[in-house]
Amino acid sequence: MKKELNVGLIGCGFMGKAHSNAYLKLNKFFDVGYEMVMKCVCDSNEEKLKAFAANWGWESTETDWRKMVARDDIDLVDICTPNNTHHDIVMATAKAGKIIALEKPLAMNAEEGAAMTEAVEKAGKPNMVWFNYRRVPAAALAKQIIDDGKIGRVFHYRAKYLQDYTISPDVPQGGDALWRLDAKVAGSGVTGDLLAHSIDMATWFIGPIASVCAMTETFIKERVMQGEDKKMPVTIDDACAFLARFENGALGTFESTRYACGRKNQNTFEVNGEKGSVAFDLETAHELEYFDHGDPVSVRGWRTIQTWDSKHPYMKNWWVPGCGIGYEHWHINTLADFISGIEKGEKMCPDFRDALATQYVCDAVLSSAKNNKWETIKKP
Ligand code: SOE
Repeated sequence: MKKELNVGLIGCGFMGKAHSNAYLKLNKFFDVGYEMVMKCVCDSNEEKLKAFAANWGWESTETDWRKMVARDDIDLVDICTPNNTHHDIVMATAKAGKIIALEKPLAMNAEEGAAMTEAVEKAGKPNMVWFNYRRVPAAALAKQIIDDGKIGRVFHYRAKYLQDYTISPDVPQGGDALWRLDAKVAGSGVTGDLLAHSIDMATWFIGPIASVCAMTETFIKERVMQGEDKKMPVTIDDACAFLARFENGALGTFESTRYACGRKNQNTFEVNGEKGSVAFDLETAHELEYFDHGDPVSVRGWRTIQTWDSKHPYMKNWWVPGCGIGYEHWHINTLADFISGIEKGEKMCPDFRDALATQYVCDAVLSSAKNNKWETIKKP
């Protein structure tokens, strides 16, 4: 008989849906030591909350997150609310001594993130931040190839994270659906929302970033603010590009925008080392490109690895070879690693401290763009 783990989820938006699905499916596909119990879901919009709870099978509801966090029948609190609420919810959850799973990014800024990290570490309970793209099988395979030394010393990291949903000036800002466009709620624009993924991936692969030099742009200066029904200044960064020096001597380039017409959610990386390279594009997420410089010259070339064999990361838990997985599964893979880590008493990656390292880079990127100079990254 498996031990039960009572989950309380806060937030019924896009990420609340992705995480609910993960709690629902985890035990069907992964043999982990805990049975997920979808005990309680919380959102301030009661009508939306009731429909959400019924659809996903949450046992009970709360409209006040403080009440849910304090409940004795909740072991794990999962936070899927906008970024400006992360700090207060995390502080209360840490104080209540619960396990914490938090949707990225960690916080509005590193100052908040550092306080949150200290609080969860003091509480001593398992904690993780959902940077789900680490759990795409092709990305996890790239990590294995790099860790096995197959591409050797790394010289270059090249990342892009491109979307196009703000291309029209008629897209408003703020409100339930577009809070990511309002800096008071999101903290920043593409830097915290999209480049945080790229920074997390890069540092997971090749280690800490030492310094950055960035530029940002806000192309459309005013948009209608939902709720205010009038045009207001746009306060987020619409686009950001930065250069990075890694502590190990490698060089990095990172670019992100929501103005790349035709790109819905393109997240790419290429890593070049002395013995080979790996490259990935989320638009063809089951493929990893690998170049082995040690191959005989006559047949040397990029090979495309279809990462849907049972030997590839996570794939033995899913379908027969050739039947792929996607966005929903990467969240389930993430949860599987977190829960089996809890079972084995192992650290989850990324935990709050790892996410704080990413937050320090985001903060330095924004201040480099503002001050027009290279910034050194603080140690988490
Ligand atoms: C924004 O559009 C967004 O939903 C991000 O917030 C997610 O982190 C990213 O994975 C997809 O795009």
